[in-house]
Amino acid sequence: MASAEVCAAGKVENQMRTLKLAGHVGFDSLPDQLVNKSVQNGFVFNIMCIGETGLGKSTLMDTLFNTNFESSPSPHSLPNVKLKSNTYELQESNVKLKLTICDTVGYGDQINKDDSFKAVVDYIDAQFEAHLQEELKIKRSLSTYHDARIHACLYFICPTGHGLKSIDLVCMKKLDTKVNIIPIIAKADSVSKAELQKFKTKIIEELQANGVHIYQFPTDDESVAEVNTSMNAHVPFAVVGSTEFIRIGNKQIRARQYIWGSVQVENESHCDFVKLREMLIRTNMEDMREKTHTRHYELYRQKRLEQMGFTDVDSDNKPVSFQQTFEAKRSNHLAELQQKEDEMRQMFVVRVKEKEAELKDSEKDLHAKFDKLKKDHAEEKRKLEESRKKLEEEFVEFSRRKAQLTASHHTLTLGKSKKK
Ligand SMILES: Nc1nc2c(ncn2[C@@H]2O[C@H](COP(=O)(O)OP(=O)(O)OP(=O)(O)O)[C@@H](O)[C@H]2O)c(=O)[nH]1
Ligand SMILES: [Mg+2]
Repeated sequence: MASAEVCAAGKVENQMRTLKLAGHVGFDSLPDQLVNKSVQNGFVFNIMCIGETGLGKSTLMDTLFNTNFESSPSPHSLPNVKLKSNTYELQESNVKLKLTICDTVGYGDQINKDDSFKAVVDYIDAQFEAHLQEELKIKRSLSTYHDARIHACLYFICPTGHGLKSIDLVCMKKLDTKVNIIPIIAKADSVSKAELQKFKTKIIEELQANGVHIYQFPTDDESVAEVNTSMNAHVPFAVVGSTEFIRIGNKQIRARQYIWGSVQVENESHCDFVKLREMLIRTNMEDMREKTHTRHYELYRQKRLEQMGFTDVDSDNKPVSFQQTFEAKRSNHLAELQQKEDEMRQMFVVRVKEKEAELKDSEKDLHAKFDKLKKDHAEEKRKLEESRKKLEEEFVEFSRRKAQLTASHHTLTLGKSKKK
């Protein structure tokens, strides 16, 4: 039982005392209550399958869940990678599972594979973002909200026997902080037993050399520590999928049939399918759901909230509350707005002054032009006046000469007539 006491420093100090119960109280049923509630609500599990077109992704899903998800094959000619997701309701005994399978479409089909991982990263982030937005809502409905965050990412490795392709390393490196990656060797029936072990070792060495962190089956829970430790050593699982069955004795067995014989999917000496199913579905499904929330989503949430300007401690490493951060951000925002307003006002004044100066200049120009025109006009007028005067004078002179000439002509005519 816990009792809170206020100590000298003013802090509340918790002291735990262990008490014995006098009789049955009933809270020992808590685990059962939890189980009942979980079973009633059902479970959600989201798997992402990343792998080249035709590598057996859909067949493996059908094999894992022992059903037919009715998928259709993808073309090899897509210009970029896309993601296709489908959600199914499954039930086993009284346990309901809402399963989402998200498949890459067109992965590895482009000549330039530099951005192949981008669609995958964007999809994973989009699911985290949707969850974050739901969490940040005032009216949250997290219990009915469909959580589409990816819990397990099966990365299908091509059974070349020659290690990983660069697209595999680049993609897994981009994803290892966002999702639980389980690498698997697809169509493992096309690699011989001796080659397979070397192939597995090479893949693990390449992952380690490139610092790619794949999902480790947890070893901190005693009940599964042993099996998980031994299974961690078998990764990447070499798997075979099939939708065909063969009859052995009176049993129908999932297998792939060849001219030379058959590969039994659930036979552990033929492939690691059973190990994968055991680890993915039967032992560690809950751990993957939990790690997705507490590790990968937490990291995403932390980065996003920091991006938004939220922080837990200030520059002096003192704790800051959400309200303090909000108020600091608000006053920063208001100060920024005020600064912008001042800048705009100053800019306006400068622009008005510039415009005024421009107008004054053009007014001056106009005055100067007007004065010049006036001057030119006066000059023109003066010149015209002068020429008018000159013309008048010439006219007077002309009239005078004309009169003179007329007079002398008259005298001359008179003289001649007198001589006669
Ligand atoms: N040899 C071998 N063939 C397999 C295996 N799994 C699937 N196949 C075959 O590979 C072909 C493609 O299988 P799918 O399951 O459709 O492959 P996928 O990756 O879903 O293909 P897309 O969705 O089109 O990208 C089919 O003919 C399957 O029968 C396997 O483990 N071994
Ligand atoms: Mg498919």
